[in-house]
Amino acid sequence: MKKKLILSLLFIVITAGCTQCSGTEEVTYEKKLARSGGVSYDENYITVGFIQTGKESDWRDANTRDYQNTFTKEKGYNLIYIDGNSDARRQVKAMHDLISQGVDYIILDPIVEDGWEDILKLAQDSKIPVLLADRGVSADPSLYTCWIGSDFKTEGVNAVKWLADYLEKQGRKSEDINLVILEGTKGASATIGRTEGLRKEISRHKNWRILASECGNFTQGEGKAVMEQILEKHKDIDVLISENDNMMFGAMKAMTQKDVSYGVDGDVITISFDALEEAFERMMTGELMVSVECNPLIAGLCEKVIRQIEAGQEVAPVQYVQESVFTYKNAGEYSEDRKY
Ligand code: GYE
Repeated sequence: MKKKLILSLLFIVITAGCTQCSGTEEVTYEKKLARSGGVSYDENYITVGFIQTGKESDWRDANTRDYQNTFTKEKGYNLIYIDGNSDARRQVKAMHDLISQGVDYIILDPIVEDGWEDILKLAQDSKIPVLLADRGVSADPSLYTCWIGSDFKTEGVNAVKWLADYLEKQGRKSEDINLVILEGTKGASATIGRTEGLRKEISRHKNWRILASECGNFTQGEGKAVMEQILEKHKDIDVLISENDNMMFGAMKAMTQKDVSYGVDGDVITISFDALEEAFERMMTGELMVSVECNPLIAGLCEKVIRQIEAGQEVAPVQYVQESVFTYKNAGEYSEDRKY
């Protein structure tokens, strides 16, 4: 890449007086990134900086592994993985680091939607393509190359459509139904989209009522803690919808501690998102009734975009990953094939 050539020439000029670089020697140099380990650059590789949200859920870990398995040296990449540690400010600082290091591409999974305009403009002015993956931003789409991820609003709508169909088949269509929602990280596009889809579809049912809708931040511990508080106030919950599997697993612990039954044979209908391997296990036992799939295997689509840019081809600005809805009825048919 042109940028790497300039950097390499700069390196040779700086070091020409002190070491003899033979013509065949690969030009590499070490530079310290403020927020991650020292990075060795090599002109023979495409350097990709990947800024992850953190390690908040099992879904996130599967998503990270997918990048590490995709952007390998063997395939011609120098991957710089930066853990955002669930802190958007740290992500912005990491963007500054990567831009100053002159990486070839940045893949960003933004923890929250707001606050990205300035740093995206800096990356654009520095001629570094930024690919948004998984979560989105509120900044103008002209400031980044593309966004690749899930249709979060449709995920929410699909969850409620399943619920309406299930209740009708149970002869409960006209029954007053009390719902509780565990929301993900405040300001995250996954939370915003799912919550919008859930509420839009729930509002169609005049005999349904949302008793509580609280933030569990996509973590198992916070999901349990929030559900414990909700159970102190509400004894008449018919449906629990959790915006990811890990918060649902935590809420299940809280319900068990309070002797509240849930699942196929219980009082509380359980619906969550992500469709993790553990969610399949719990759907097969009937504890979990639905998990709306949110596919974390996004790195392959990101790599395809980078190859398209390298080849001077057009890139689709919005790309959705393939997803399904899994239930306690069909989980057994698919559990063997799951990749995360
Ligand atoms: O649902 C959750 C993760 O952004 C879609 O973030 C992702 C969400 C996912 O922590 O488990």
